[in-house]
Amino acid sequence: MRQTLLSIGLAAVCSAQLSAQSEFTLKTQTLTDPENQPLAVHPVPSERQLLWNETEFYAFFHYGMNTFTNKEWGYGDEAETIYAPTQQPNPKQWLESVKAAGMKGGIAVVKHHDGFCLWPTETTTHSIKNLSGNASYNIAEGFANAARELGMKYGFYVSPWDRNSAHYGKDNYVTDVFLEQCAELSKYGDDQFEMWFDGANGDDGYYGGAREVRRVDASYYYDIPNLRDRVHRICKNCVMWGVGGEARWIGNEQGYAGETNWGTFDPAVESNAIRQTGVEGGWQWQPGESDAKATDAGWFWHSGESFKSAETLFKMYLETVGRNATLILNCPPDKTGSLPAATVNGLKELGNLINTRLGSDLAKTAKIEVSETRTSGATRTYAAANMTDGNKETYWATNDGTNQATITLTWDQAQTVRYVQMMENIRLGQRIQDFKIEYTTDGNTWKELAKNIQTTTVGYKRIIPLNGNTSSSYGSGYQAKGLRITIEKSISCPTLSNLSVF
Ligand code: FUL
Repeated sequence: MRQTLLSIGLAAVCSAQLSAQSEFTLKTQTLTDPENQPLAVHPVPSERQLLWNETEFYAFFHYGMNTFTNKEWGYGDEAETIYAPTQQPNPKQWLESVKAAGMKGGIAVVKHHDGFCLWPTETTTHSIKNLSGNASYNIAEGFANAARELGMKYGFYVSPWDRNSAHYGKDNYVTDVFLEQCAELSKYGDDQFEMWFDGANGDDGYYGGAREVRRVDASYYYDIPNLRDRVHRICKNCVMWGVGGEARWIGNEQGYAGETNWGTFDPAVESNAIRQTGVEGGWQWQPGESDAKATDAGWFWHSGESFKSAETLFKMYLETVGRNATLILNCPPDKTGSLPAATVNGLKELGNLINTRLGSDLAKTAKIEVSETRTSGATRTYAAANMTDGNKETYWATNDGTNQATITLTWDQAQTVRYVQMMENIRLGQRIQDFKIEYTTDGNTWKELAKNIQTTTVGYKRIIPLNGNTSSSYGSGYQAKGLRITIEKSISCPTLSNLSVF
Protein backbone atom coordinates (compact mmCIF):
# COMPACT_ATOMS: atom_id res chain seq x y z
CA MET A 1 0.00 0.00 0.00
CA ARG A 2 2.76 2.42 0.95
CA GLN A 3 4.46 1.73 -2.38
CA THR A 4 1.28 2.31 -4.36
CA LEU A 5 0.49 5.63 -2.65
CA LEU A 6 4.05 6.75 -3.12
CA SER A 7 3.99 5.92 -6.82
CA ILE A 8 0.68 7.72 -7.34
CA GLY A 9 2.10 10.72 -5.47
CA LEU A 10 5.28 10.76 -7.54
CA ALA A 11 3.39 10.31 -10.77
CA ALA A 12 1.12 13.24 -9.86
CA VAL A 13 4.03 15.58 -9.08
CA CYS A 14 5.92 14.59 -12.23
CA SER A 15 2.90 14.93 -14.46
CA ALA A 16 2.06 18.41 -13.12
CA GLN A 17 5.63 19.56 -13.78
CA LEU A 18 5.84 18.06 -17.24
CA SER A 19 2.47 19.22 -18.52
CA ALA A 20 3.47 22.76 -17.58
CA GLN A 21 6.72 22.35 -19.51
CA SER A 22 5.83 20.48 -22.67
CA GLU A 23 3.23 18.55 -24.55
CA PHE A 24 5.29 15.36 -24.87
CA THR A 25 3.43 12.17 -24.02
CA LEU A 26 4.17 11.24 -20.48
CA LYS A 27 5.25 7.73 -19.61
CA THR A 28 4.76 7.30 -15.88
CA GLN A 29 6.89 4.91 -13.89
CA THR A 30 5.37 3.26 -10.90
CA LEU A 31 7.25 1.92 -7.92
CA THR A 32 4.73 -0.86 -7.36
CA ASP A 33 6.32 -4.31 -7.14
CA PRO A 34 4.67 -6.55 -9.78
CA GLU A 35 5.48 -9.51 -7.54
CA ASN A 36 3.57 -7.95 -4.61
CA GLN A 37 6.30 -8.98 -2.16
CA PRO A 38 5.91 -7.63 1.38
CA LEU A 39 8.11 -4.65 2.20
CA ALA A 40 11.20 -5.58 4.21
CA VAL A 41 11.38 -4.85 7.91
CA HIS A 42 14.86 -3.38 8.32
CA PRO A 43 17.61 -4.16 9.11
CA VAL A 44 17.91 -7.21 6.88
CA PRO A 45 20.88 -9.57 6.33
CA SER A 46 23.43 -8.95 3.59
CA GLU A 47 23.84 -11.69 0.98
CA ARG A 48 26.95 -12.99 2.77
CA GLN A 49 25.13 -13.08 6.12
CA LEU A 50 22.29 -15.05 4.53
CA LEU A 51 24.70 -17.59 3.06
CA TRP A 52 26.50 -17.78 6.41
CA ASN A 53 23.22 -18.49 8.24
CA GLU A 54 22.57 -21.43 5.94
CA THR A 55 25.75 -23.09 7.25
CA GLU A 56 23.82 -23.62 10.55
CA PHE A 57 26.05 -26.23 12.21
CA TYR A 58 29.82 -26.38 11.72
CA ALA A 59 33.00 -27.31 13.54
CA PHE A 60 35.81 -25.52 15.29
CA PHE A 61 39.21 -27.20 15.17
CA HIS A 62 41.55 -25.90 17.88
CA TYR A 63 44.95 -27.32 16.98
CA GLY A 64 48.47 -25.86 17.12
CA MET A 65 51.25 -25.11 19.59
CA ASN A 66 48.97 -25.67 22.63
CA THR A 67 48.25 -29.23 21.48
CA PHE A 68 51.90 -29.99 22.30
CA THR A 69 52.30 -27.97 25.51
CA ASN A 70 49.04 -29.01 27.21
CA LYS A 71 48.11 -25.31 27.52
CA GLU A 72 45.05 -23.31 26.49
CA TRP A 73 46.88 -20.01 26.03
CA GLY A 74 50.56 -20.17 25.07
CA TYR A 75 52.67 -17.24 26.31
CA GLY A 76 54.27 -16.68 22.91
CA ASP A 77 57.81 -17.77 23.87
CA GLU A 78 57.43 -21.42 22.76
CA ALA A 79 60.22 -22.67 20.48
CA GLU A 80 58.84 -23.49 17.01
CA THR A 81 60.23 -27.03 17.27
CA ILE A 82 57.83 -27.84 20.13
CA TYR A 83 55.12 -28.10 17.46
CA ALA A 84 55.78 -31.69 16.33
CA PRO A 85 52.84 -33.69 14.94
CA THR A 86 53.61 -37.42 15.16
CA GLN A 87 51.91 -38.01 11.79
CA GLN A 88 51.05 -35.79 8.86
CA PRO A 89 48.09 -33.63 9.97
CA ASN A 90 44.93 -34.79 8.21
CA PRO A 91 42.33 -32.00 7.87
CA LYS A 92 40.34 -34.16 5.47
CA GLN A 93 39.75 -36.62 8.31
CA TRP A 94 38.61 -33.71 10.56
CA LEU A 95 36.07 -32.53 8.02
CA GLU A 96 34.83 -36.00 7.02
CA SER A 97 34.20 -36.79 10.68
CA VAL A 98 32.14 -33.68 11.36
CA LYS A 99 30.23 -34.15 8.13
CA ALA A 100 28.96 -37.43 9.60
CA ALA A 101 27.40 -35.39 12.43
CA GLY A 102 25.50 -33.29 9.89
CA MET A 103 27.88 -30.32 10.00
CA LYS A 104 28.20 -28.29 6.82
CA GLY A 105 31.70 -26.91 7.35
CA GLY A 106 34.44 -25.93 9.74
CA ILE A 107 36.83 -23.25 10.96
CA ALA A 108 40.46 -24.21 11.56
CA VAL A 109 42.48 -22.29 14.14
CA VAL A 110 45.60 -21.40 12.20
CA LYS A 111 46.92 -18.85 14.72
CA HIS A 112 46.00 -18.71 18.39
CA HIS A 113 47.05 -16.10 20.97
CA ASP A 114 50.60 -17.57 21.16
CA GLY A 115 51.13 -16.22 17.62
CA PHE A 116 52.41 -19.47 16.07
CA CYS A 117 51.16 -19.66 12.45
CA LEU A 118 50.20 -22.97 10.86
CA TRP A 119 50.86 -21.66 7.35
CA PRO A 120 54.17 -20.37 5.91
CA THR A 121 53.49 -16.67 6.50
CA GLU A 122 55.76 -13.85 5.37
CA THR A 123 54.85 -11.78 8.43
CA THR A 124 56.84 -13.57 11.14
CA THR A 125 59.38 -16.35 11.61
CA HIS A 126 57.14 -17.85 14.30
CA SER A 127 55.47 -20.33 11.95
CA ILE A 128 55.79 -23.74 10.34
CA LYS A 129 57.88 -22.20 7.56
CA ASN A 130 61.30 -23.30 8.81
CA LEU A 131 60.17 -26.65 10.20
CA SER A 132 60.50 -29.98 8.43
CA GLY A 133 58.60 -33.27 8.03
CA ASN A 134 55.06 -33.45 9.47
CA ALA A 135 55.52 -30.08 11.17
CA SER A 136 55.96 -28.30 7.85
CA TYR A 137 52.50 -29.31 6.60
CA ASN A 138 50.50 -26.22 5.59
CA ILE A 139 47.22 -26.52 7.54
CA ALA A 140 45.53 -23.55 5.86
CA GLU A 141 46.11 -24.96 2.39
CA GLY A 142 45.29 -28.58 3.31
CA PHE A 143 42.11 -27.56 5.14
CA ALA A 144 40.81 -25.39 2.27
CA ASN A 145 41.53 -28.12 -0.29
CA ALA A 146 39.86 -30.83 1.82
CA ALA A 147 36.76 -28.69 2.34
CA ARG A 148 36.44 -28.07 -1.38
CA GLU A 149 36.89 -31.76 -2.12
CA LEU A 150 34.15 -32.66 0.38
CA GLY A 151 31.79 -29.88 -0.71
CA MET A 152 31.94 -28.22 2.70
CA LYS A 153 32.29 -24.61 3.81
CA TYR A 154 35.50 -23.47 5.49
CA GLY A 155 37.22 -20.57 7.14
CA PHE A 156 40.03 -19.67 9.54
CA TYR A 157 40.44 -18.49 13.12
CA VAL A 158 43.22 -15.93 13.25
CA SER A 159 43.89 -14.46 16.66
CA PRO A 160 44.25 -10.68 16.60
CA TRP A 161 46.03 -10.86 19.98
CA ASP A 162 49.59 -12.03 19.37
CA ARG A 163 51.67 -12.74 22.47
CA ASN A 164 54.73 -13.53 20.37
CA SER A 165 55.00 -10.42 18.21
CA ALA A 166 57.37 -7.64 19.28
CA HIS A 167 55.07 -5.25 17.39
CA TYR A 168 51.84 -6.09 19.24
CA GLY A 169 50.18 -2.97 20.66
CA LYS A 170 51.87 -0.67 18.10
CA ASP A 171 50.37 0.57 14.84
CA ASN A 172 52.68 -1.46 12.61
CA TYR A 173 51.40 -4.68 14.18
CA VAL A 174 48.00 -4.05 12.62
CA THR A 175 49.22 -2.90 9.23
CA ASP A 176 52.28 -5.14 8.77
CA VAL A 177 51.33 -8.25 10.70
CA PHE A 178 47.63 -8.76 11.44
CA LEU A 179 46.04 -7.36 8.26
CA GLU A 180 48.76 -9.00 6.16
CA GLN A 181 48.05 -12.35 7.81
CA CYS A 182 44.33 -12.05 7.08
CA ALA A 183 45.11 -11.10 3.48
CA GLU A 184 47.50 -14.06 3.15
CA LEU A 185 44.80 -16.41 4.47
CA SER A 186 42.21 -14.99 2.05
CA LYS A 187 44.38 -16.28 -0.76
CA TYR A 188 43.73 -19.88 0.25
CA GLY A 189 40.29 -19.55 -1.34
CA ASP A 190 37.81 -16.84 -2.27
CA ASP A 191 35.00 -19.19 -1.16
CA GLN A 192 35.62 -18.84 2.61
CA PHE A 193 32.46 -18.38 4.65
CA GLU A 194 33.73 -16.95 7.93
CA MET A 195 36.90 -15.56 9.51
CA TRP A 196 36.97 -15.80 13.30
CA PHE A 197 38.50 -13.18 15.62
CA ASP A 198 38.09 -13.18 19.37
CA GLY A 199 37.61 -10.18 21.67
CA ALA A 200 41.36 -9.62 21.81
CA ASN A 201 42.10 -6.70 24.10
CA GLY A 202 45.65 -7.93 24.80
CA ASP A 203 47.31 -8.69 28.15
CA ASP A 204 50.68 -10.03 29.24
CA GLY A 205 52.92 -11.88 26.83
CA TYR A 206 56.39 -12.51 25.47
CA TYR A 207 56.22 -9.76 22.81
CA GLY A 208 59.60 -10.47 21.22
CA GLY A 209 61.30 -10.73 24.63
CA ALA A 210 59.76 -7.65 26.28
CA ARG A 211 57.67 -9.89 28.60
CA GLU A 212 55.20 -7.24 29.65
CA VAL A 213 51.52 -6.32 29.69
CA ARG A 214 50.18 -4.75 26.48
CA ARG A 215 46.52 -3.80 26.29
CA VAL A 216 44.60 -2.40 23.35
CA ASP A 217 41.02 -1.30 22.73
CA ALA A 218 39.73 -3.89 20.24
CA SER A 219 36.92 -1.56 19.14
CA TYR A 220 39.33 0.57 17.11
CA TYR A 221 42.89 -0.86 17.35
CA TYR A 222 42.43 -3.56 14.69
CA ASP A 223 41.31 -1.13 11.95
CA ILE A 224 38.13 -3.06 11.16
CA PRO A 225 37.19 -1.11 7.99
CA ASN A 226 40.54 -2.03 6.42
CA LEU A 227 40.31 -5.58 7.73
CA ARG A 228 36.93 -6.04 6.06
CA ASP A 229 38.10 -4.38 2.89
CA ARG A 230 41.25 -6.52 2.61
CA VAL A 231 39.35 -9.77 3.11
CA HIS A 232 36.17 -8.95 1.20
CA ARG A 233 38.15 -7.78 -1.80
CA ILE A 234 39.11 -11.44 -2.22
CA CYS A 235 36.47 -13.41 -0.27
CA LYS A 236 33.21 -11.58 -0.86
CA ASN A 237 31.07 -14.01 1.14
CA CYS A 238 33.36 -14.29 4.16
CA VAL A 239 31.56 -13.09 7.30
CA MET A 240 33.88 -11.26 9.70
CA TRP A 241 32.99 -12.68 13.08
CA GLY A 242 33.37 -10.95 16.43
CA VAL A 243 35.52 -7.80 16.14
CA GLY A 244 34.66 -7.91 12.42
CA GLY A 245 31.06 -7.00 13.32
CA GLU A 246 29.07 -9.24 10.95
CA ALA A 247 28.01 -12.02 13.35
CA ARG A 248 27.90 -11.76 17.12
CA TRP A 249 29.13 -13.96 19.96
CA ILE A 250 26.11 -15.44 21.72
CA GLY A 251 27.38 -14.34 25.16
CA ASN A 252 28.34 -17.76 26.61
CA GLU A 253 30.45 -20.77 25.66
CA GLN A 254 28.04 -23.40 26.99
CA GLY A 255 26.13 -23.89 23.73
CA TYR A 256 22.83 -22.10 24.20
CA ALA A 257 21.07 -19.04 22.83
CA GLY A 258 18.10 -17.20 24.32
CA GLU A 259 14.67 -18.73 23.63
CA THR A 260 13.85 -15.29 22.30
CA ASN A 261 16.65 -14.49 19.91
CA TRP A 262 16.72 -11.60 17.43
CA GLY A 263 19.14 -11.36 14.51
CA THR A 264 19.03 -7.63 15.10
CA PHE A 265 21.48 -6.05 17.55
CA ASP A 266 22.71 -2.77 18.99
CA PRO A 267 26.36 -2.73 20.12
CA ALA A 268 25.66 0.32 22.28
CA VAL A 269 23.62 -1.72 24.76
CA GLU A 270 25.60 -4.94 24.60
CA SER A 271 26.12 -7.29 27.56
CA ASN A 272 26.46 -11.07 27.70
CA ALA A 273 22.76 -11.38 28.56
CA ILE A 274 21.73 -9.14 25.64
CA ARG A 275 24.02 -11.10 23.29
CA GLN A 276 21.93 -14.17 24.06
CA THR A 277 18.66 -12.56 22.99
CA GLY A 278 19.75 -9.97 20.43
CA VAL A 279 17.90 -6.65 20.42
CA GLU A 280 14.39 -6.25 19.06
CA GLY A 281 14.50 -3.15 16.87
CA GLY A 282 18.33 -3.07 17.00
CA TRP A 283 19.83 -1.08 14.12
CA GLN A 284 22.34 -3.73 12.99
CA TRP A 285 21.77 -7.15 11.47
CA GLN A 286 24.23 -9.17 13.58
CA PRO A 287 22.98 -12.73 14.07
CA GLY A 288 24.27 -14.91 16.91
CA GLU A 289 26.82 -17.71 16.72
CA SER A 290 27.26 -20.05 19.64
CA ASP A 291 30.77 -21.48 20.17
CA ALA A 292 30.90 -24.55 22.38
CA LYS A 293 33.05 -27.59 23.11
CA ALA A 294 32.19 -31.17 22.16
CA THR A 295 34.79 -32.40 24.66
CA ASP A 296 34.92 -31.95 28.43
CA ALA A 297 38.40 -30.34 28.81
CA GLY A 298 39.64 -27.24 26.95
CA TRP A 299 39.44 -25.85 23.43
CA PHE A 300 42.71 -27.62 22.61
CA TRP A 301 43.22 -31.38 22.95
CA HIS A 302 44.27 -32.62 26.40
CA SER A 303 45.16 -36.16 27.34
CA GLY A 304 42.33 -38.01 29.12
CA GLU A 305 39.53 -35.80 27.84
CA SER A 306 36.19 -37.31 26.79
CA PHE A 307 33.67 -36.55 24.09
CA LYS A 308 30.26 -35.40 25.35
CA SER A 309 27.26 -37.70 24.93
CA ALA A 310 25.10 -37.50 21.81
CA GLU A 311 22.14 -36.52 24.05
CA THR A 312 24.08 -33.58 25.55
CA LEU A 313 25.11 -32.39 22.11
CA PHE A 314 21.61 -32.83 20.67
CA LYS A 315 20.26 -30.60 23.46
CA MET A 316 22.93 -28.05 22.52
CA TYR A 317 21.80 -28.28 18.89
CA LEU A 318 18.17 -27.60 19.86
CA GLU A 319 19.23 -24.66 22.03
CA THR A 320 21.35 -23.01 19.34
CA VAL A 321 20.38 -24.00 15.78
CA GLY A 322 16.83 -24.42 17.09
CA ARG A 323 16.90 -20.90 18.54
CA ASN A 324 17.94 -18.85 15.55
CA ALA A 325 21.70 -19.10 16.19
CA THR A 326 24.44 -21.07 14.44
CA LEU A 327 26.46 -23.67 16.36
CA ILE A 328 30.25 -23.92 15.98
CA LEU A 329 31.17 -27.05 17.87
CA ASN A 330 34.81 -27.60 18.83
CA CYS A 331 36.44 -30.97 18.05
CA PRO A 332 40.18 -30.80 18.80
CA PRO A 333 42.69 -32.91 16.83
CA ASP A 334 45.39 -34.58 18.97
CA LYS A 335 49.19 -34.81 18.61
CA THR A 336 48.86 -37.11 15.59
CA GLY A 337 47.17 -34.25 13.71
CA SER A 338 43.89 -36.19 13.44
CA LEU A 339 40.71 -36.42 15.50
CA PRO A 340 40.84 -39.21 18.12
CA ALA A 341 38.67 -42.31 17.55
CA ALA A 342 36.30 -41.38 20.41
CA THR A 343 35.56 -38.07 18.66
CA VAL A 344 35.00 -39.74 15.29
CA ASN A 345 32.59 -42.26 16.85
CA GLY A 346 30.81 -39.64 18.96
CA LEU A 347 30.24 -37.49 15.88
CA LYS A 348 28.71 -40.43 14.01
CA GLU A 349 26.37 -41.12 16.91
CA LEU A 350 25.32 -37.48 17.01
CA GLY A 351 24.63 -37.51 13.27
CA ASN A 352 22.44 -40.59 13.64
CA LEU A 353 20.51 -39.02 16.49
CA ILE A 354 19.84 -35.82 14.55
CA ASN A 355 18.76 -37.84 11.52
CA THR A 356 16.46 -40.09 13.48
CA ARG A 357 14.81 -37.22 15.34
CA LEU A 358 14.73 -34.48 12.73
CA GLY A 359 14.99 -36.49 9.53
CA SER A 360 11.51 -37.29 8.30
CA ASP A 361 9.17 -34.39 7.88
CA LEU A 362 5.49 -35.10 8.63
CA ALA A 363 4.40 -31.68 7.32
CA LYS A 364 4.98 -32.99 3.81
CA THR A 365 2.08 -35.43 4.15
CA ALA A 366 -0.25 -33.04 5.99
CA LYS A 367 -3.14 -31.04 4.59
CA ILE A 368 -2.23 -27.43 5.33
CA GLU A 369 -4.78 -24.63 5.65
CA VAL A 370 -3.95 -21.02 6.41
CA SER A 371 -6.19 -18.20 7.58
CA GLU A 372 -4.94 -15.95 4.78
CA THR A 373 -2.75 -16.13 1.69
CA ARG A 374 -1.19 -13.01 0.28
CA THR A 375 -2.37 -11.98 -3.19
CA SER A 376 -0.04 -13.45 -5.82
CA GLY A 377 2.30 -11.34 -7.90
CA ALA A 378 3.10 -11.67 -11.61
CA THR A 379 5.10 -14.89 -11.17
CA ARG A 380 5.18 -15.41 -7.43
CA THR A 381 2.62 -16.99 -5.12
CA TYR A 382 2.49 -16.88 -1.32
CA ALA A 383 0.65 -20.18 -0.92
CA ALA A 384 0.87 -22.44 2.13
CA ALA A 385 2.51 -25.10 -0.07
CA ASN A 386 5.59 -22.85 -0.30
CA MET A 387 6.41 -23.80 3.29
CA THR A 388 6.87 -27.48 2.47
CA ASP A 389 8.31 -27.40 -1.06
CA GLY A 390 11.94 -27.54 0.10
CA ASN A 391 12.69 -24.35 -1.84
CA LYS A 392 14.22 -21.63 0.31
CA GLU A 393 13.30 -18.93 -2.24
CA THR A 394 9.54 -19.46 -1.91
CA TYR A 395 7.47 -18.51 1.13
CA TRP A 396 3.99 -18.12 2.54
CA ALA A 397 2.84 -14.63 3.57
CA THR A 398 -0.31 -12.76 4.48
CA ASN A 399 -1.47 -9.47 3.01
CA ASP A 400 -0.19 -6.15 4.33
CA GLY A 401 -2.02 -5.21 7.50
CA THR A 402 -2.67 -8.83 8.53
CA ASN A 403 -0.23 -9.44 11.36
CA GLN A 404 -2.00 -12.44 12.90
CA ALA A 405 -2.63 -15.77 11.21
CA THR A 406 -3.22 -19.45 11.78
CA ILE A 407 -1.67 -22.38 10.00
CA THR A 408 -3.44 -25.70 10.50
CA LEU A 409 -1.95 -29.06 9.58
CA THR A 410 -4.18 -32.14 9.57
CA TRP A 411 -3.58 -35.81 8.85
CA ASP A 412 -6.11 -38.58 8.14
CA GLN A 413 -4.37 -40.82 10.64
CA ALA A 414 -2.94 -39.57 13.94
CA GLN A 415 0.81 -38.94 13.77
CA THR A 416 3.41 -39.07 16.54
CA VAL A 417 4.74 -35.53 16.73
CA ARG A 418 7.60 -34.18 18.84
CA TYR A 419 9.06 -31.08 17.16
CA VAL A 420 7.82 -28.17 15.06
CA GLN A 421 10.37 -26.33 12.95
CA MET A 422 9.71 -22.91 11.41
CA MET A 423 11.86 -20.63 9.25
CA GLU A 424 11.10 -17.02 8.39
CA ASN A 425 12.08 -15.53 5.05
CA ILE A 426 14.70 -13.35 6.76
CA ARG A 427 15.56 -11.59 3.49
CA LEU A 428 12.54 -9.49 4.47
CA GLY A 429 13.66 -9.16 8.08
CA GLN A 430 12.78 -10.95 11.30
CA ARG A 431 9.12 -10.18 11.91
CA ILE A 432 7.27 -12.70 14.12
CA GLN A 433 7.07 -11.67 17.80
CA ASP A 434 4.69 -14.18 19.36
CA PHE A 435 3.13 -17.50 18.38
CA LYS A 436 1.61 -20.58 19.97
CA ILE A 437 1.30 -24.24 19.00
CA GLU A 438 -1.73 -26.43 19.74
CA TYR A 439 -2.59 -30.02 18.87
CA THR A 440 -5.76 -32.06 18.59
CA THR A 441 -6.27 -35.80 18.97
CA ASP A 442 -9.88 -35.79 17.71
CA GLY A 443 -9.97 -32.88 15.28
CA ASN A 444 -12.22 -30.80 17.60
CA THR A 445 -10.55 -29.91 20.86
CA TRP A 446 -7.22 -28.13 20.84
CA LYS A 447 -4.60 -28.11 23.57
CA GLU A 448 -1.56 -25.83 23.76
CA LEU A 449 1.90 -27.45 23.78
CA ALA A 450 5.33 -26.21 24.93
CA LYS A 451 3.61 -23.60 27.08
CA ASN A 452 6.71 -23.16 29.25
CA ILE A 453 8.85 -22.15 26.25
CA GLN A 454 9.01 -18.55 25.03
CA THR A 455 7.34 -19.03 21.66
CA THR A 456 8.20 -15.53 20.54
CA THR A 457 10.75 -15.05 17.78
CA VAL A 458 11.42 -17.40 14.85
CA GLY A 459 14.14 -15.88 12.64
CA TYR A 460 16.26 -18.03 10.33
CA LYS A 461 15.27 -21.25 12.14
CA ARG A 462 13.34 -22.19 15.27
CA ILE A 463 12.77 -25.75 16.50
CA ILE A 464 10.25 -26.18 19.29
CA PRO A 465 10.31 -29.43 21.31
CA LEU A 466 6.58 -29.92 21.83
CA ASN A 467 7.01 -31.34 25.33
CA GLY A 468 8.68 -28.07 26.27
CA ASN A 469 11.92 -29.76 27.28
CA THR A 470 15.22 -29.56 25.39
CA SER A 471 16.93 -32.06 27.74
CA SER A 472 14.55 -34.94 27.21
CA SER A 473 12.80 -33.72 24.13
CA TYR A 474 12.26 -37.07 22.46
CA GLY A 475 9.97 -38.95 24.81
CA SER A 476 6.90 -40.70 23.43
CA GLY A 477 5.57 -37.65 21.59
CA TYR A 478 1.93 -36.64 21.03
CA GLN A 479 -0.63 -38.47 18.92
CA ALA A 480 -1.92 -35.64 16.73
CA LYS A 481 -4.60 -35.57 14.06
CA GLY A 482 -3.89 -31.88 13.78
CA LEU A 483 -1.41 -29.16 14.75
CA ARG A 484 -2.28 -25.47 14.75
CA ILE A 485 0.24 -22.66 14.79
CA THR A 486 -1.18 -19.26 15.63
CA ILE A 487 0.97 -16.24 14.92
CA GLU A 488 -0.30 -13.78 17.49
CA LYS A 489 1.99 -10.84 16.92
CA SER A 490 4.27 -9.80 14.08
CA ILE A 491 6.05 -6.51 13.31
CA SER A 492 4.53 -6.60 9.84
CA CYS A 493 2.71 -9.30 7.85
CA PRO A 494 4.39 -12.63 8.71
CA THR A 495 6.36 -14.76 6.25
CA LEU A 496 7.47 -18.40 6.55
CA SER A 497 9.72 -20.15 4.07
CA ASN A 498 9.63 -23.49 5.86
CA LEU A 499 7.39 -25.41 8.23
CA SER A 500 8.34 -28.93 9.28
CA VAL A 501 6.99 -31.38 11.81
CA PHE A 502 8.98 -34.30 13.20
C1 FUL B 1 38.46 -17.28 22.99
C2 FUL B 1 39.90 -17.74 23.19
O1 FUL B 1 40.53 -16.99 24.21
C3 FUL B 1 39.87 -19.21 23.54
O2 FUL B 1 41.15 -19.72 23.76
C4 FUL B 1 39.18 -19.95 22.40
O3 FUL B 1 39.95 -19.85 21.23
C5 FUL B 1 37.78 -19.38 22.18
C6 FUL B 1 37.02 -20.04 21.08
O4 FUL B 1 37.87 -18.00 21.93
O5 FUL B 1 38.37 -15.95 22.76
